[in-house]
Amino acid sequence: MGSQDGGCHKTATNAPIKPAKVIIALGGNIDSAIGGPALTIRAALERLGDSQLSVEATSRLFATPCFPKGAGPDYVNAAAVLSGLDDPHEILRVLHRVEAAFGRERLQRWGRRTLDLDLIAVGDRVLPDLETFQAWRSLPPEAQVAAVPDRLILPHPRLQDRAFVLVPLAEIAPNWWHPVLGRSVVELVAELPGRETANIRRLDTPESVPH
Ligand code: A4P
Ligand code: MG
Repeated sequence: MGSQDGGCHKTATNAPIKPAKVIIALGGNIDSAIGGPALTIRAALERLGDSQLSVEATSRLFATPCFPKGAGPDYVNAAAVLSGLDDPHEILRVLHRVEAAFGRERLQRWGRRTLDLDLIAVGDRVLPDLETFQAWRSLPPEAQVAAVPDRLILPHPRLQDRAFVLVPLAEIAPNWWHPVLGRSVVELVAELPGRETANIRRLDTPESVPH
């Protein structure tokens, strides 16, 4: 277990260990029963707060171009820091329950969706192991669209490629340190090609994000 594990655990010296930071990404690009993606994401955050999880911080909402280009309507994306559960598999089960409550259907890989809740990281844990993480991280682009992981991979294996994940995340966890890539969120944003961040727009202002 990583050194950040266990909300009520103690070290050998009896000092309390801080719980792992749970980071999620939220996204959607079609209406749910309650309305458009921005409303759905706000409602999903409230629903998460009513579960065994607490919402510690949320980014603003961002309008982001659909990836892959042309595959559907543009998205609304956000990120959040949660606490309250320590077991990544249990956390993913809660995320899947909330997705289902807002009408998420899995018809196609990277297909249009009412609500996507991805588990980005649980502290510095690498799951299921370093070798499997590296295999998923290194998948060539043509395999990424066809291959769907049958188990939880942490950190999320595509996080370093996704401006729509990293830009919101930089607002609430700029210093989270990727345990395998050895980079902070701020550094990962800086390494994105400029064109990736150019079309991301905060929903509360008409301006695009500085890049
Ligand atoms: N799974 C394994 N690891 C994880 C993890 N860390 N978090 C498993 C969440 N799920 C994980 O996920 C597929 C399988 O991966 C599940 O069985 C889960 O148990 P999914 O949520 O059904 O499929 P997905 O969301 O299509 O896949 P993925 O890999 O999360 O794709 P992405 O990278 O999230 O892409 N464009 C914009 N602008 N904004 C977006 O948010 N999202 C996508 C989806 C495509 N284009 C987008 C956006
Ligand atoms: Mg997903």
